[in-house]
Amino acid sequence: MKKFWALFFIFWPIVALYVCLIAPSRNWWFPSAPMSTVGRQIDGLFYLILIIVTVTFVGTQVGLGYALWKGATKKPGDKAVFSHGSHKLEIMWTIVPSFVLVFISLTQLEVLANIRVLSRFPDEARKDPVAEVTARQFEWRIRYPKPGTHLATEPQQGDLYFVNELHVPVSQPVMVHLRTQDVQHAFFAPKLRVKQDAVPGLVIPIWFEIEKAGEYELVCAELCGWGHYKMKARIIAESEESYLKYLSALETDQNEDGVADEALSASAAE
Ligand SMILES: [Cu+2]
Repeated sequence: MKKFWALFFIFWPIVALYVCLIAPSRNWWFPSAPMSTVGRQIDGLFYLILIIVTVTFVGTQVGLGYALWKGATKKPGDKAVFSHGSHKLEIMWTIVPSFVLVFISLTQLEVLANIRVLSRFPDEARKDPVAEVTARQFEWRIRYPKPGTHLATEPQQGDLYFVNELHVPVSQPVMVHLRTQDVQHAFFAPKLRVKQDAVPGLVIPIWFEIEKAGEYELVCAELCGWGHYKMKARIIAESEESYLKYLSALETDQNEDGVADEALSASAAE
């Protein structure tokens, strides 16, 4: 029976490893390759930590399995070894993890700074934010600056508005100002690996560079109320040309007062 339990507990870590190994082929992994420049750095960190954790996990589980098996196969006459512990081992398993943790924190500093520290943002993104994204229960409100002007902190006459769809030029770093109108939300674009909380009272700059034109999901990653699940939007990355075209169409749309149309249809009816 002892052998059964030893094998039972050795079996589960093996199952865990097997599941991790087949996960990517079963689509139980990242939603796609990282589609932004920062995303690749973040994935790099993830894999680095994954390797360290895997080596640690396998090492400790092999040790545990060995101890279990040795205990289970002990003969009735075998005496247990009484030990006060080992100073050498204690020192080793204190120092090694400390070094690993210091190594991880130093390695991630660079990536963290690239994402969070405004002065490290690419210049072209920083000097001209493309839009302000305001989260609210339960949608994303987008405000673009009036074409030809820069984004101001407060809404200006001529600014352009849209809901749940953010257009940005592809293959260039863009900065967005994130805020929230009510509770805490989180701007999360899984494929871009961009995730930032929107905190009441704060305007938080975020930046990303999308490498391939297309449509990217934007969701809320902070449980913000009953409608949290439907806080879905799209980020459209497109060529500079179609981006500008989109903005000018939005401007025409927004300035459309209906009077000209009415006058036209009235004259047609006469
Ligand atoms: Cu939300």
